[in-house]
Amino acid sequence: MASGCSELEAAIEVLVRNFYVYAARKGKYDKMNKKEFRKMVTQELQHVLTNTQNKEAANKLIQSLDADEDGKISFDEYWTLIGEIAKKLSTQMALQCQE
Ligand SMILES: [Ca+2]
Repeated sequence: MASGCSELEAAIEVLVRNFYVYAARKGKYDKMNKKEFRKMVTQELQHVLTNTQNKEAANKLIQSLDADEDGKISFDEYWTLIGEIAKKLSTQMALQCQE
């Protein structure tokens, strides 16, 4: 992306690029298989998600996100997770603002 982009634009680019970094490791570049997804949550989301090291917990998370039930995580399904994490963060921020 062109330099000089805003903080928000850069943040969105990070979110999008993160998906493709992991999805492109093996097989289809536009979907994360279970192994790629587990690696992504372990390496990138260990502070906002609990149990990221736990294979069963990660598989449960995949199941809950896998809307089309193909056993893989598409960009849209990944975005659902990002949205859920963002919502949690928003709730925390709202509480902090009330204090
Ligand atoms: Ca899917």
